[in-house]
Amino acid sequence: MSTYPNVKFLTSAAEAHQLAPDVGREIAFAGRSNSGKSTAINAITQRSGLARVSRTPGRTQLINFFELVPERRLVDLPGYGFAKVPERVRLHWLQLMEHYFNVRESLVGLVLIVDSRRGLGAQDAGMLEWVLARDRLAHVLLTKSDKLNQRDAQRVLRETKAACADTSVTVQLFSALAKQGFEEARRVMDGWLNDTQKKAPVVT
Ligand SMILES: Nc1nc2c(ncn2[C@@H]2O[C@H](COP(=O)(O)OP(=O)(O)OP(=O)(O)O)[C@@H](O)[C@H]2O)c(=O)[nH]1
Ligand SMILES: [Mg+2]
Repeated sequence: MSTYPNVKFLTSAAEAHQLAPDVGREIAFAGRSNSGKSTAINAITQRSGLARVSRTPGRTQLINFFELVPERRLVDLPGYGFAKVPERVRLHWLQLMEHYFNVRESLVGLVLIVDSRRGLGAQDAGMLEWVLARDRLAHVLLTKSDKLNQRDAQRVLRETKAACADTSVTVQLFSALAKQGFEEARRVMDGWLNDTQKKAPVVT
């Protein structure tokens, strides 16, 4: 991604009616709680402290919008898969996500953050199916790759690519700590945010 010197926090949404205006293009970051979504947004935008990072899983229950430039946004979605979240919170998450993915015309693609030590789980695969069914693009960051040796990192990359082989989903290794994969991620996202790939029509 070309650098975005004016990237800034825009707004948070706890409810459907609080979403940022649906104009231009945006890319959403999704993944399990604690997978490293907020950290990846900070790394890719080169702005530590932009998105709040937490050691406590499930902290980000809001949809957080960040503006790169006017009408271009990154969106930090609340994580899933955290066992200790009460049922009431889980249901709210589901309703908010369904609403977001169903109505959001400016959403061009999803960056799915997967902890490389865990690999692609059932909920991650479900999330990919969900966005592909809505004709959006998807790219997987296998993050925290610094926690794996080279051989294991390559194996999880190969396995994840194989799992996505019949789809348009692309996959890469990523580490905020080791500064691995930033350029590759930015290239994909730049393609989505600029006009190089036409946004697919919204299916409802
Ligand atoms: N070693 C290592 N740790 C990382 C990396 N990325 C994130 N982490 C750590 O993983 C933990 C969770 O990171 P977050 O970015 O807060 O994860 P999140 O997906 O936004 O979590 P929720 O908002 O709770 O859903 C933090 O302790 C981070 O420091 C990475 O590339 N390498
Ligand atoms: Mg977060």
